[in-house]
Amino acid sequence: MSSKAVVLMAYGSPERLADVPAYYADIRGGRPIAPEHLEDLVERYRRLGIEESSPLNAITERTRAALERELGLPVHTGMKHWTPRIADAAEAALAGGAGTIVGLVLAPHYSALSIKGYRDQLEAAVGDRAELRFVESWFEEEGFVRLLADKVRGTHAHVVFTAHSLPARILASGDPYKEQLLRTARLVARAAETDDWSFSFQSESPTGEPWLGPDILDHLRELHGRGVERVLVCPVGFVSDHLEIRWDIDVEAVEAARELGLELERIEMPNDEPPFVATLAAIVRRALAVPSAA
Ligand code: FEC
Repeated sequence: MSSKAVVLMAYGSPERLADVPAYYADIRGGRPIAPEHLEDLVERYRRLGIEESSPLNAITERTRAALERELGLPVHTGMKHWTPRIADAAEAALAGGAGTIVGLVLAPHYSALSIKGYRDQLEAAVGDRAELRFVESWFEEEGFVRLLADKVRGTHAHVVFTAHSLPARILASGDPYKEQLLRTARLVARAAETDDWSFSFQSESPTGEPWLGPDILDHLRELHGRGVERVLVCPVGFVSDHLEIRWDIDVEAVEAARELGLELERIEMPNDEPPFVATLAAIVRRALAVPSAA
């Protein structure tokens, strides 16, 4: 029987402030970057205190190590936009003798503009050197829904589920992203026994085209106008503390709420919590239980 390994993939974060220009260039994939957008990004990282090390990368490493212990299989991390790259993780898995590799992204919802990019990088790196079992999405995963519901249950606040926005053109191509997000939100709300909730997008990027909305900042104004006084933000499209949580929610959305006189809290992110690691392990075990296509 061939040996098995996991390539655990994340967006990636610049390791230090000096890496931000190269990191942003990687995200843009060669398309031009307006100097003011780069300055703004450097400033956001600076204000989060990311001078010499990145909290996102440290969290991903803790999650990797915990998953490896839980599964008893080698788990290698690969970043979409920084190092170690997804190709580095694939090489490490192959060097360890893996004949079957499970590819799992630390983002639950599929879009051609997000998960497909991870898949393309991993497929190109592995080629025909091992069997690849890529997990496309896990937005209905029981353990994931349960752990989010546990963080929301009992709140007296209006729950706002959020996820990263994407260019609105994805809808015309039948991309499942938005439907999958709403499905997760509905499942979590049902399990938490609340019907006082809504959904908004966050973290839109200045690319000059329309993005999916409503954006959380507009949505907070709208909720305030409806008489809502307390909001609990539950990001469902992210699983760890990073720029989009620590800046877009904890700074921008918190400031907007304060100006409106709205009370705003957010759930703790799953990061490397044991129930989350157990959920990831369940997804990997299921992927490995599927008989080989060969
Ligand atoms: O903490 C960190 O250092 C990294 C945080 C981070 C995460 C993340 C997740 C997602 N993104 C998704 C889509 C896009 C699209 C563009 C885009 C741009 C950025 C920029 C930064 C950034 N993203 Fe991101 N994303 C994170 C960080 N993202 C920084 C560039 C500056 C800015 O816009 O603020 C637009 C690309 C373009 O310009 O063409 C599209 C999606 C996710 C959630 C799924 C995943 O995690 O892969 C979707 C974390």
